[in-house]
Amino acid sequence: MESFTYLTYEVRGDVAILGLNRPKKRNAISDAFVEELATLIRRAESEAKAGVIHGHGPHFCAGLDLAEHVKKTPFEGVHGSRRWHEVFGWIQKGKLPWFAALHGAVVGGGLELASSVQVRVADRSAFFGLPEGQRGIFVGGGASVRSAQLMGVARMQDMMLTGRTVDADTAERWNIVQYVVDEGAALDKAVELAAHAATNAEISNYAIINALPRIQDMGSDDGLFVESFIASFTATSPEAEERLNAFLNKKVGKVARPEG
Ligand code: 1HE
Repeated sequence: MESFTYLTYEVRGDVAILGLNRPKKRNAISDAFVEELATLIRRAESEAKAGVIHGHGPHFCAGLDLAEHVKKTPFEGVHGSRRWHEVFGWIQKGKLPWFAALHGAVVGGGLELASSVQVRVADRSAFFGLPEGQRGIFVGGGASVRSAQLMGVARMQDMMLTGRTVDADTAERWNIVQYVVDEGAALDKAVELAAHAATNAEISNYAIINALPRIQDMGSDDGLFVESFIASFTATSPEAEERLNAFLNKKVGKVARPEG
């Protein structure tokens, strides 16, 4: 594992693991932190087939570095927010499937970062909040689009207006996370899921990551039209032929029933 100023980085098999590593400040994200994250996302894209983001210390992430933010001019604030959008956009609509392992506080910009990955795993210590209303600010790292799409506007307004925080089980019911595991088990579970995703055809993963969110932003007629082209493009790739024949020749397993 390599340690940088704000993050750790390692590649395990085909999975890049990025650890938010500013535990004394609860992994609060400053401008320099975002730049290091940007560098390591790009590195992961060239060295791995899937990625996991987790937090070192007692919490996943306390969001925006408020000490740095308090000194910004309005225009610097706009640039900062736009840079979060750009970098988190590489996670949401980039080359790799990303997974988040969540524990402790997942608040403000921490929830915005978590909302940009494709699959979220929370352990039972995790809690979720959007304290922007209490701080006199607004979400600026993509939550008004991504977190609202996950949980719905009414729940997000409740969290922002009343300061409501929710635990991992509620977060699962609200579609903020897809998996809840025992305390301390989120990273292993996220790595396991990411390793699985890394075995998929690269073109399928790319379509899943990049086409699905875009199709949600289209009208249904346009969405179905685009789907047909992506379906045909992926299904006629050499890799698809190989994988389809492997199934037809009984060389790979069947779809398994869910466990438990
Ligand atoms: C921070 C930050 C921060 C902690 N920026 N320094 N986010 C928030 O409003 C969340 C603010 N943080 C908290 O509510 C709590 O810190 C936690 C619930 C996350 C964790 O509590 P705890 O008891 O484990 O830690 P702590 O004692 O509160 O914090 C430890 C240190 O981290 C302390 O500094 P110290 O110098 O006194 O040791 C805190 O000041 C510091 N710290 N959080 C800066 N966020 C793109 S727009 C996104 C908009 C947002 O993200 S708004 C939400 C911001």
